[in-house]
Amino acid sequence: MQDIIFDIIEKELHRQREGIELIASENFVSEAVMRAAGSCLTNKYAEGLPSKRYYGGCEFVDEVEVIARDRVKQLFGAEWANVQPHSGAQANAAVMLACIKPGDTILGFDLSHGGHLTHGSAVNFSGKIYRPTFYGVRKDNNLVDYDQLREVARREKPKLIIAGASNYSRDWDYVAFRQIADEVGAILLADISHPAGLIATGLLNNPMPHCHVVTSTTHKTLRGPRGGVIMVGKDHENPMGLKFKDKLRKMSSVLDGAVFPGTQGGPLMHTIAAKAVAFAEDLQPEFKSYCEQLRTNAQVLAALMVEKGYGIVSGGTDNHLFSIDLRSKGLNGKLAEETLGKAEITVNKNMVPYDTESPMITSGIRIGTPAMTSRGCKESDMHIIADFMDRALMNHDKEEVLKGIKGEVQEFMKAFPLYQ
Ligand code: DSN
Repeated sequence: MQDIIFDIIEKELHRQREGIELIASENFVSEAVMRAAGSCLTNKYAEGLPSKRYYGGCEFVDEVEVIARDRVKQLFGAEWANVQPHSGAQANAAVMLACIKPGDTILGFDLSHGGHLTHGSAVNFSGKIYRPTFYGVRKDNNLVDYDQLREVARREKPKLIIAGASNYSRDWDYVAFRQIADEVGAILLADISHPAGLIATGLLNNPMPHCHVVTSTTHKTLRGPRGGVIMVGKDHENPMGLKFKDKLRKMSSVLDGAVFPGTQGGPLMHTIAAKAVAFAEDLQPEFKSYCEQLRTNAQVLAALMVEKGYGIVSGGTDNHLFSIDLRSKGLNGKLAEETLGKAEITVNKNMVPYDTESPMITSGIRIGTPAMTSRGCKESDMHIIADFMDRALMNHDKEEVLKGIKGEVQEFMKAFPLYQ
């Protein structure tokens, strides 16, 4: 039987091949990662940890999981890792279950300034089970306001502080975060889901020596399968020591237990295998060149959009993404996302800091270069992409023009083959 699902997958493959992909959290995995993710390991139940499973027949998946853990530890300089979280959200849920109690105060980056749902949003478990408080960016420069962070931390006495975002184009001062966390006796979690690849390759600050716990997704700048990971660095003792008696062994077993059985059942062993393959790729020198290129691409694309009269939140980028503030062009994020979609350019609408539009409309779009860099795009290609975007946005009400640009985009993308 030819299941219609395979026809739909084929259509999605064509969509991915033909379009310009600028969603900052998406990427294209290698064929090797895809092979592992689509392997027979999907059949295996392996609740527990390597050598401590609740099922028989785990000798080979045990090998896979041990290798995945070792590789990710090497990648980030971590002492301990759990590679089982199904996603970044699951990783954050497990850390919170392990480290704080229901009703405890958490301090995260404001979602409307670029934070993430799992950092205390009212509609997420993190904002329902815990008491969320927030820091944000300064209105004048859109950079994280460390004075406000300190002030809120002193006032609210959070048990957990989260450094990290899903839409922030600048680097993080983990030393400042740690000083504030120590002052108020909070556990410090860095969520590096977005910039993980740039951190692993030394292009951005590494939170591992400064934060008590680090979480990440594996599918964004790391170019792995969809999934999450939790890591602990060398400085795991204080103030976790209050709870974990200064023992990494004890802390890791609490975190392990918060993943399974705390928040998850059986690990997805095919995904863990694919994570292991991706981590090996990330350890190669070519991965650093890839990360350098994606950052250059983001910086060039942001500068070109400025030249064309668009506002860029914080004026530029240190990483793989940036936000375009569309107000100078009289546009909003919803219209821009739809318009670019008609031209086969995929982006997502996003609030800009201090936005006056609702989250369903927004004043901005978020732009990221990991996916196009994986396709092989360089600086010169950013000029072409900026031109496509500007022409489409300036002709948002002209269906024929948008159709023409879509044809040009499809032609352009033929030079960057995908999964041939
Ligand atoms: N991590 C979010 C994003 O950046 O798209 C989704 O949860």
